[in-house]
Amino acid sequence: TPRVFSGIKPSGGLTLGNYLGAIKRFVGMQGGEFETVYCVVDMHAITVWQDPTELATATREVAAGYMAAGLDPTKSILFNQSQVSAHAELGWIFNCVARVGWMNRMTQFKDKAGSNAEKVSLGLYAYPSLMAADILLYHATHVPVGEDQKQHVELTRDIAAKFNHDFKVDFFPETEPVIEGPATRVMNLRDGTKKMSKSGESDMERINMLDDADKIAKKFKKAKTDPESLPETLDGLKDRPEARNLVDIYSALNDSTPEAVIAEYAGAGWGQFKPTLADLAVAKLAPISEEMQRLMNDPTEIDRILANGAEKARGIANPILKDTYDIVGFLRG
Ligand code: AQP
Repeated sequence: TPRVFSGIKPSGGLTLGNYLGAIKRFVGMQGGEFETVYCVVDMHAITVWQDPTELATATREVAAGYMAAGLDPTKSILFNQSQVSAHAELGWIFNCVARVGWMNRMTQFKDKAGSNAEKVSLGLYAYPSLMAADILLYHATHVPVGEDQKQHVELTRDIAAKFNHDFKVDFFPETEPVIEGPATRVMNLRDGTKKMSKSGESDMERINMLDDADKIAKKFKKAKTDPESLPETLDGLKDRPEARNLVDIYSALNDSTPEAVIAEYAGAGWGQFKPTLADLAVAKLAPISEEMQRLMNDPTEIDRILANGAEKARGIANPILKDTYDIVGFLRG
């Protein structure tokens, strides 16, 4: 069976961007033609400083978010990355396959490092190489991600191709980023040219999965827009990033399309559209956040589920790592 792998970093609380761009689509791929492996990538989180207690809480929160949104540990493998040491081991081999010049082209690194590139961790720089290991350790061919991760999945293909070429094998498969739907890039509510992030400066920029109804309403109300009302056609949203973002969010939450939303709300002002959007978001998110809270009240149970998933993950990953070691020429007794 073809395999899907994806993950989320526990670098803070889950956002609406993580939900629409990733989790909701992870759920859509479960139980079909694919074997699905979904990871909480805690080793990626520590590429920037994480308070240890908060890291543990955020790891459980992502796991709870997965399950509350519909990922079922009996249908998907759910685990946290650091419990499967093969990720780090293959990551090292890929550090020796990937080229420094490739890493220098990664736009996420440039964005995150900014003018401070000398002071960030070496791990932040090597992040895409570990991400390639995450994916290829399962010989995964399909990787559902948001638009921002496209470049990293493409780099994964380059690493696989170079490994196969250098060692004259046909071992690692080609991976395909799966980027579909109206919300593959949910934007910041205060600046429609930046993506919504867990670690963005202001809480007003993002909707958190655990925000209550009042907070969600307030954040949409204060979301930046422009003075014009909703246009008659999608073309009318061109060069209006904030307006486009709210329409995209509405359509993704409602399993509809931006065209259909425009058809329904043509001519509506923000005073009408924003409260409707807030109501829709609350209706869709409240059941998930209630279930997340319930699951998080029993951390021992979450830890048990993750340990169980890690055991299954090792069952796939360890034989692939062993074959990789043989290919590379590492001795073992
Ligand atoms: N705004 C977004 N719109 C659509 N998809 C998004 N994703 C993240 N933000 C958006 C997708 O969520 C998955 C997990 O991302 P991640 O946590 O591994 O890393 P990230 O993309 O760096 O997420 P954040 O929220 O921006 O975290 P911080 O602020 O800590 O860096 C990925 O599939 C991603 O595309």
